[in-house]
Amino acid sequence: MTKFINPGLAPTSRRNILRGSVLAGAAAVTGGAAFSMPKRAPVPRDPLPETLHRVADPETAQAAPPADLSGYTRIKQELVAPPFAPEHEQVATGGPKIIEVTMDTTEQLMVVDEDTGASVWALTYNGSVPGPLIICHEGDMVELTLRNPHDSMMEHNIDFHASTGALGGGGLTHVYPGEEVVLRWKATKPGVFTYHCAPGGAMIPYHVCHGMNGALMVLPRDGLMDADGNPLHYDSIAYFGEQDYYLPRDENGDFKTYDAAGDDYADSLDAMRTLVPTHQVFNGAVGALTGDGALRAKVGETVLMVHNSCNVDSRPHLIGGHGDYVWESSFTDPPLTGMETWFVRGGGGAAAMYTFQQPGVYAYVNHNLIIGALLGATAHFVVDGDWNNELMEQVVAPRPFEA
Ligand SMILES: [Cu+2]
Repeated sequence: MTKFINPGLAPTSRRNILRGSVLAGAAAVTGGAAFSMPKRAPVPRDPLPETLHRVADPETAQAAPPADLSGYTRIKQELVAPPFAPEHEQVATGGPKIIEVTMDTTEQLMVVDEDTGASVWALTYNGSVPGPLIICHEGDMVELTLRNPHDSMMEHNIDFHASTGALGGGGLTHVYPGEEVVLRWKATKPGVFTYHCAPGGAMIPYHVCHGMNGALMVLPRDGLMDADGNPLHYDSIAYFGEQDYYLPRDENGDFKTYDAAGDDYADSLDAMRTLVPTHQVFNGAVGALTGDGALRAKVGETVLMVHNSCNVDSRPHLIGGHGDYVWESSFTDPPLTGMETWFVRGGGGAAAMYTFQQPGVYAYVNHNLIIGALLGATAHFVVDGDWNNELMEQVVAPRPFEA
């Protein structure tokens, strides 16, 4: 089957296109003027995937003894769109489980900023930025069915930072449009981990910076605990995905628009090389978690804030509140306590637990406030309940004073 990537480009084989070699070649040959090239030489098949498969050689894997799945119970986890979390147990009951999840690698046009009309052909897991939160317990197995829809333009895969081997599963999960793959891996490290698409080469940051990442949380079987081993429970989860976008602009400074996923490849690479994001947002777009999208909570409610940042460092702060318990690393490490601002490493996740004490609006921001206020990394909690004057009181309302 042949397909045109862009108007003006010669047709080529479907698999070549989807490997990204054609796009990469087009970028290298034409730079930002991809549409003006009337003809170009066919680009050879990208050798990178072969290298990847050597890393995770299916024949070697097939020669290994089969996994012992005795003692596991199979359950399906229905994934939900962020900022929500799937149904799960905080403390595992019964033996280890094989948790079946399904994700589709959908490519869709998304508005990033309604005020400027900035948009992106987002590359997604299940149609959201970030991809859905997956939750399991230490010792469980995650069995993912990854499906690339027939109408996709690009190849996708997935690298689970929580997993072990084969480039986090990336070497075993390359799927072209119309293909599906099933990967099973054992969760041996408790914590919040990122997952992301990693097709190879420049396509890795291209896919990640188009939204193709999310978080997987591996809970200890006995649940979360403080430094003394006392159990810690949460009432709800708020799931934040911090996304840096590098959206190309035209000669007038306006954000460019494109007809299909992949069309912005050459321009995007130029923009990404600046390392200066045009937008850095929570959950896909400026204001996605403010206004109508604000998170809701009640005084006395304990919220676990799960924060994924696949590409850039972040230091979240809850304005008006704190991180009562914060896990920047493994859940087996004692949590930090009473945190003002904490750290989320680019390429990882973190979790912070807080019990709301006062009603009102709280802002959850990247406390690089330029990023929080100007680039978009701000979310709101709207908390209902009774005000506590012990904690704060406006003793005198604003009034003129004598000079
Ligand atoms: Cu992808």
